[in-house]
Amino acid sequence: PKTATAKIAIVTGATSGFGDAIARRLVAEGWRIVATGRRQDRLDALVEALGGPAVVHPLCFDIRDEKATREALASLPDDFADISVLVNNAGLALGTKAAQDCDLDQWRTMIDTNVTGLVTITRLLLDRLIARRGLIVNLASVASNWPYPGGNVYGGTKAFVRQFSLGLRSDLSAQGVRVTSIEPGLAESEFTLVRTGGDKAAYDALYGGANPLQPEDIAETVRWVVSLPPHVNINAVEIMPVSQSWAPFKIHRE
Ligand code: NDP
Ligand code: 8X3
Repeated sequence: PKTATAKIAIVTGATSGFGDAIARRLVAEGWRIVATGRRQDRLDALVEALGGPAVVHPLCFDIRDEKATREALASLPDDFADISVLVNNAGLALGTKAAQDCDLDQWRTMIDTNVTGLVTITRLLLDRLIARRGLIVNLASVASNWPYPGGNVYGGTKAFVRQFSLGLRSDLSAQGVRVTSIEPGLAESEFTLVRTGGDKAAYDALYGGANPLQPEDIAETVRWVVSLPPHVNINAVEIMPVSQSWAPFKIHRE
């Protein structure tokens, strides 16, 4: 029911990886979830696994599509409308090639999803989040902070997510709305299959022997951020597996 104590969070991209784990973790903490993604079968399975439609409300839409996003949010039943936590998780990387070899359509898809889609749903939910003195958790990346070969537009979109988070925080502090940028490194999910067009060998090579972060590690971070008292804002959290660290600068010589 819509009460002052209702704990309702929306998790975008809850059909896989981090979003799926975040939804599961928040439900375990007593939250009810609006779960989004494009794969209806995955959303249906999540609803079933987490206690049914009273606990999880699925919204199947493409976050790149403003009209679909507006319609999905407008369709929320009263008992899921009072959202106080927005987890902006839906996103993707496409391709690992050097910029000069990249496909422009893939670049646009990353920008449309990671930047435009994220900004759109954030703006559409902002009044509700302000009304609830809520919390926005954005999934940025180590790629927000550290360039790497082949990261080009993906890293650019994630740098946007981090800086947008900090800017939102500046604007919303007087409203009591908290904003956190979560910046994971190497983490095992469908991310690399999506990035490589389903290349299982690339997936195995990247994660093999690396003991990467797991989606549950990110879900635990979100749980922590969400559970803090309302006067505490975690601005940014950068998280890597222990196996991942930095390399020297490379120098190209003629
Ligand atoms: P997954 O590929 O496992 O999950 C991505 C999720 O995003 C899916 O639920 C997918 O749902 C959703 N999504 C993608 N495009 C759209 C779209 N157009 N409309 C709606 N939903 C969409 O990847 P991760 O869980 O690893 O990634 C989650 C977030 O974390 C991303 O923003 C990613 O950039 C970021 N990240 C990932 C890291 C990693 O190494 N794995 C590290 C740092 C950050 P569906 O396909 O059903 O639409
Ligand atoms: C995903 C992490 O290192 O592949 O954002 O860019 S990385």
